[in-house]
Amino acid sequence: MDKPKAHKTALHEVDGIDQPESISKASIEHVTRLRKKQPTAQELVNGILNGDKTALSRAITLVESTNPSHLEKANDVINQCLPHADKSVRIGITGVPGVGKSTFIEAFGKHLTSLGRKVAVLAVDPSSSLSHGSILGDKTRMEELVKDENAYIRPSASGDTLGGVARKTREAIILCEACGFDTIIIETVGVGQSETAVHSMVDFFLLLKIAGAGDELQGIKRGIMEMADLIVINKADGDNIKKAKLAKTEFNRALHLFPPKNSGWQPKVTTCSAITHDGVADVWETINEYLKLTQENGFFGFRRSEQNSYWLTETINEQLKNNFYTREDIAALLEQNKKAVQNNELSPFAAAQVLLEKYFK
Ligand SMILES: Nc1nc2c(ncn2[C@@H]2O[C@H](COP(=O)(O)OP(=O)(O)OP(=O)(O)O)[C@@H](O)[C@H]2O)c(=O)[nH]1
Ligand SMILES: [Mg+2]
Repeated sequence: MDKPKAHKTALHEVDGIDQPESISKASIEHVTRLRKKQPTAQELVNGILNGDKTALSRAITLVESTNPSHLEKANDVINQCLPHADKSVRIGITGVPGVGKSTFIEAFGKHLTSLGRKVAVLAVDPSSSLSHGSILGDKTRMEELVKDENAYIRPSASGDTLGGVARKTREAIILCEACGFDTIIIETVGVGQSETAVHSMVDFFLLLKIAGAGDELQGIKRGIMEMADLIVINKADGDNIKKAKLAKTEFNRALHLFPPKNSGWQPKVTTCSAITHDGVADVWETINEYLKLTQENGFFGFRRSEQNSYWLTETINEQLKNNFYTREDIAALLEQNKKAVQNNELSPFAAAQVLLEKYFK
């Protein structure tokens, strides 16, 4: 093959004839200086530890980057932040679209900052990578919280897989905590597997509901009920108050049918209005009761270390899988073997064996 020709710029078109130096040295230096403006890992860490939200945002962007060259720097920042994290309460909030999550988080977040807490709101919403979800709506619904100096709101990381989005969110939690945020709220939309992912990165899981037509338990996934530490029936205002109270009774009865939780906590049901703020303060009190109980009985720390090892294996699984399926030779052989399996010429196990052997060779 021919050797590639030396790169020619538009300014040096003809070999042997030098063009006058038309790019000034000063402007080259200027551009280089600008490029160097990308903060180093150390600068990011220093900024974060000083409570600088701009540094925090930049670091989260770095963590979310899919550019492999950013990975090392991102890991460096996270590792340096790790010893300063872990001193917080992590609260997961889920509920179907329209239940009032954003409005609730605005009211709840403002209540927390009024108590002197520093609140970070993150979101796990894999669907938002396509539609950019409700970010626009949230800007108006969390108007007050967005402006609050002691609050930080970050829209969902985008990504193809829930695992990827979840991992980035978990790392963002660490960065927020190192930046001094002591209350982390992770919001997720009540679809698919995202609740499970959020449940495995928080201390307390809150399910937001609204009172329905009397058949409250219809259409609610058992698994989500089981994960909830608190069910909050929102929009308990105006004509809705009575219905909300009835719903509370029904949920309470249902919750008692579940086996007791390892935490020793009996899940609770409460009503609130994110608009009038009635009952919002009670939610925080309930969370405090939970924290007191689980810190005393040791479950709080136990759960966090369980979660750490869960995410270790989860990340390995995710990356192995990605690596396997994106390798070209594997993909080709997989296609081939798939046909053989479909035609009963090869057993699925034998085919898998062949593929794995090729992969690990
Ligand atoms: N009456 C009443 N309306 C509420 C309450 N909370 C939220 N709403 C209204 O319900 C609608 C949906 O609220 P959002 O906060 O956007 O709901 P969401 O769960 O964040 O929705 P998605 O972001 O689409 O998942 C809005 O029109 C709110 O004004 C409440 O406590 N009472
Ligand atoms: Mg919302």
